[in-house]
Amino acid sequence: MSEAITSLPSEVDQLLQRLGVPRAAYTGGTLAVRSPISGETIANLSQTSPAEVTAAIARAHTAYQAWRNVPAPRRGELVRLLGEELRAAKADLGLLVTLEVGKVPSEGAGEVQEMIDICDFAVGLSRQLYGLTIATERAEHRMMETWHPMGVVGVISAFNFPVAVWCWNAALALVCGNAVVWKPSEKTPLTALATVAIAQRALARFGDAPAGLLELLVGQRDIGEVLVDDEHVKVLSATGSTAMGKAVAPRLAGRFARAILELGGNNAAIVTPSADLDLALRGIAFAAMGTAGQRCTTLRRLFVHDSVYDTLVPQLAKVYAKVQVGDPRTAGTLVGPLIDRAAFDGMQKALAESRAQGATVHGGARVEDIAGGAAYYVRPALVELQDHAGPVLRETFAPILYVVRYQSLDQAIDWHNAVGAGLSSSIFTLNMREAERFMASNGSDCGIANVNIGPSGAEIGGAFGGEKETGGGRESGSDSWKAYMRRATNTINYSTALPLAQGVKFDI
Ligand code: UN1
Repeated sequence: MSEAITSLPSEVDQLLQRLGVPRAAYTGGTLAVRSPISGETIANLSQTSPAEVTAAIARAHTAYQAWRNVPAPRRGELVRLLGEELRAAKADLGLLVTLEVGKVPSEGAGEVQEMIDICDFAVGLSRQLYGLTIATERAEHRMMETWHPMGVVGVISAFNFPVAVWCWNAALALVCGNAVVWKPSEKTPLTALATVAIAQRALARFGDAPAGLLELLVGQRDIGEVLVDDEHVKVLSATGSTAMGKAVAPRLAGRFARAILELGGNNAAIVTPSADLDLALRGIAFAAMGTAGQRCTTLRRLFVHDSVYDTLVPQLAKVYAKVQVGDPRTAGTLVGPLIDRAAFDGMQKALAESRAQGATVHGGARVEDIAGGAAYYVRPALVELQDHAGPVLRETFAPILYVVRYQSLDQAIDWHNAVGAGLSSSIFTLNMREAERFMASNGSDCGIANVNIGPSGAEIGGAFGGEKETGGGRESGSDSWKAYMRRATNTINYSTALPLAQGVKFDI
């Protein structure tokens, strides 16, 4: 009995049909989407015109004006239903992430799990949008703070987490009473179409949500710019390169809109003399090679103490030499393809620069026999440097791990903090003093600082984001919800007198 072989485009078509996306949304349009698995074109989407973008934002603004009056726990009910629909669609959406981005299946499914987790978090939050009650200096007065929705929240997301990052923003923005307009990466609009179809099922079950609460824009940078400049967009959450953030931030500042920026990372880990090297090896391998080095939290720089370098680094080189690179759907594959040719070129350029400065490069070559010339598979690269200089100082969005030998923790922390980005970081140590030093104010300067865990793969419960050129925004857990609301301080006088603050007299 022969098994029918399904081509990638028809597998994508079947998935999109099962997920409830109308075929007209992804056929016959001008935006070609290629799967990085084979390089084949898997869909052609219609693009949203700038005029349609403005109309979508106007609809979202009208929706917000109604949604802000719905009690927050009721708004949470919509997000609860979204979580339910995502649970039902997890396998299909996870597989679509694999086909559109090239992630291995457990990472595709993990991304959808991250969406479900943030929905659960946001549902709880919908009953916990707490403001403080504050002691006043005046008799028979009360002072408190109230949190209100902001308006339209724009979300610009990147190809590498094509759906989870939208959900971090949307789940919080919705319970906080906002409408959401989403511009996904032009490289990954199919997973966005599928997510919107899933959300529409939640909206239908919810019943009376205003039209325009969740809008999707499909296209390139020009429509992202319309979103950035529209006065109804009060919060813009943008994930992508530092260059994109530098272009977006002044435009938002110019009209006093709020920015949540999650930009580049050049994340590092320090391995100290006391580290559990076995655990460090596994932590480093996932953080540096997982998602083919295409997470903003990917481990890119490794500082290894002189006393353990010659034990750890050769072991790491062995892991790099044997890790399975290939079609992510093949059992055993841990490293899938790069997203496109530009990613491959960027990687080769950084490796050439490293070689020119005398580095020892393990791996890094293209693996052409996996899918022929149109897909970009590479062996992950381990680059031993003599100095913390050259391409190690910038983020290259590919699986390159630079390794540098260090002598003192002060030196390692100096190097650690000597780059533009400040997203995520780790130390592998069993020494309490070293761990605490790393997390202290004179330690890691990143938004995330871990101990005995690599820098990637954060849970949704913590605030996610980083400092310096990473943009300073925080998304996801903890009190990140505050970025999607405005705070009003209310002082109430229930006396018959009118005492003025600071003892000021104004008797008329
Ligand atoms: C990103 O790469 O843009 O911590 C987000 C992580 C994931 C999110 C990454 N939870 O690696």
